[in-house]
Amino acid sequence: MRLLTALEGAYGDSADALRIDGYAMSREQLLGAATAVAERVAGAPALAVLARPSAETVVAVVGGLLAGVPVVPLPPDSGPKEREHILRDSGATLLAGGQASADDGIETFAVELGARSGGSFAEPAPERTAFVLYTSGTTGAPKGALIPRSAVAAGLDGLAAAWQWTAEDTLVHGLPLFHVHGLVLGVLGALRTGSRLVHTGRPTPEAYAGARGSLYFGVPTVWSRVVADRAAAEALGSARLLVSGSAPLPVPVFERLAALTGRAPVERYGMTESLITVSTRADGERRPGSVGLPLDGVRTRLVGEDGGAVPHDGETVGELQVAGPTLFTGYLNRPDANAESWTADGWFRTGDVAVIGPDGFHRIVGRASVDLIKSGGYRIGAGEVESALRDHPAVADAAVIGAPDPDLGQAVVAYVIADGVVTGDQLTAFVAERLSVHKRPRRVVLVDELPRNAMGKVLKKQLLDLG
Ligand code: MLC
Ligand code: AMP
Repeated sequence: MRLLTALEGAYGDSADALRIDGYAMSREQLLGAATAVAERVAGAPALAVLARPSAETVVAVVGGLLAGVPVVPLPPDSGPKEREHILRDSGATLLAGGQASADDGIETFAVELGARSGGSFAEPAPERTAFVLYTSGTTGAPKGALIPRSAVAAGLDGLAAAWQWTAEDTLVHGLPLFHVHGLVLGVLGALRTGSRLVHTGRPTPEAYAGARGSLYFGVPTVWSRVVADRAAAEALGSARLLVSGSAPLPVPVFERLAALTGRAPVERYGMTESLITVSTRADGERRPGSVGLPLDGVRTRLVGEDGGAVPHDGETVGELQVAGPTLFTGYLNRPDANAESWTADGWFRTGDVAVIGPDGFHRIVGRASVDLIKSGGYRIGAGEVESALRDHPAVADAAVIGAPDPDLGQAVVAYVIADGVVTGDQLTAFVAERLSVHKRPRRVVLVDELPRNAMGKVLKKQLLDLG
C-alpha cells in the first residue's frame, strides 16, 4: 500500500481538496507538481524544504516522499546558527524554496505549482526514512530524528481508527509545517485518509471559525485563545472533533471549550521521536487532564527511578516508556543520544513523567528535566538558548527556564549576567535572529550572579521560584 493513498485517486478529488493560505489545489494538481519535484530530486541523499505554510511546501514534501528521498523541513524563520546546523548535519544537497547563502554549499530550486508530470515512481520500501525532523534536547544543537515511512503509516492509521477520521472529513489547522503536529498529522494525515485539508496560514480563532471544518487540530495555546473569543468558539460547535496535543491542555480550557462548543475535546500525546502514541477516542470517554489509551500497536510502560515497574494505580508516577510501530529509528549522527534514549530491551525513554490508571488511561504529569521547555507547543532546549545568549559579546553567563505562562503554557525566561550595556530586548532579538523566532526569551532578567550549588550547577528550581 502506498504511503499517500489519497493521491492514487481512491477517494475522489475536488478543485479544493487542499487549501493552504488561500491557495486551492486538487489532488491531481498536487500529484503532477510533486512528481515534477520528485524527478528533480530523485537520488539525492536528502531534500531540505523551507517549510513556510504554503502550497509550495506541501508540493516539495510530497515530491521528496514520492522519490523516496528523506525530507528535512527547515523552519522558515531559523537564523544562521540553526539553519547551518540542520543543513550540514542532515547531509541535504538540495533546498526547495528559499535562497542559498554563499557558504551553504547547497543547491536551491523554486517549486513550480503549475508544473505537471505524468511520470510515476515505485513505492519506496517502508523502512526508508521519510523525514529527518530536528528537535531540541536539553543541551546542544537540535537532533535529527529519523522517521521511517512505516512509522508515518502506522501512526496515521492508528489516529484514523481512534478519531474515526475518514475521507468525509474536512481537516482544519494553521500549525507550522516543520513538526509532527502540523506536517505529519496535519498534511500527510489528509493525504492518507483522503480528507479535505484547509490550512489557515496561522492558527487564529477567527480563521478556525471561518473555515467550517469537521476536524480541527490545535496546540493548547490555540485552544485557550479560541475560548477567549466566544463567537469563534461557538462557531466550532458544528465540527465533529476538536483535537488538542503537543503540550498539556489545562483543565479549565478543556471545560470552557466543551461548554462553548458542545464538544469535549480529544487530547492526544506524542513526540517527534514516537509520533502520536496515546489518545482519547472519538467513541470513548474524553476525560479532562487525560490523554487516554495507547493507539493500535503501541505499548506503554512506567518505570520507577530504581528501574522497576510502576503499578498502574492512577497515582504512582514513573517515566513513560513506549514501544511499537510508530517509533523513529534513531537520531542522525548522535550515537551518544541514541544510547541514552533506548533501554536494553528496546523501549524508548520519553523523558515524560506519567501515571496510568487501572482503566489504562494515561495522564502526563510533567517532564523529568527542567531543561526541556514547551512554549506554545514548541519544544525548546534551555541549553540551546543559553548557548546562543553566551555567543553575545556582552554576556558572561546565562540560565534559561520555562516559567509558567497562561497563554503559552511555559514562557522562555533568561537570567543573564551581562556587562551592563546590553538590554534585555537586544538579547531577545539576538536569540530570535540566530535560532528560530519562537525560541527567543519572552523575558530577560539581568542579574549579578546565578544561584549555584556546591558543584557549581545552576539551581534552576530557585530561578523558577523567582518566576
Ligand atoms: C515576534 N516576532 C518576531 C520577534 N518577536 N520576529 C523577530 N524577532 C522578534 N524578536 C514575530 C514572529 O515572527 C511572528 O511573525 C509574530 O511576531 C508572532 O510570533 P510569536 O509571538 O512567536 O507567536 P505566538 O503568538 O506566540 O505563537 C503562538 C502559536 C505558536 C500558538 C501560534 O506558538 C505556534 O504556532 N505553535 C505551534 C507549535 C507546534 O506546532 N508544535 C508541535 C510540535 S510536534 P508572523 O509574521 O509569523 O506573524 C509535537 C508532537 C505532538 O509536539 O505531540 O504534537
Ligand atoms: P515534540 O518533540 O516537540 O513533539 O514534543 C514532545 C513533547 O511534548 C512530549 O515529550 C511531551 O512532553 C509534550 N506533549 C505532547 N503532547 C502532550 C500532551 N497531550 N500532554 C502533555 N504533554 C504533551
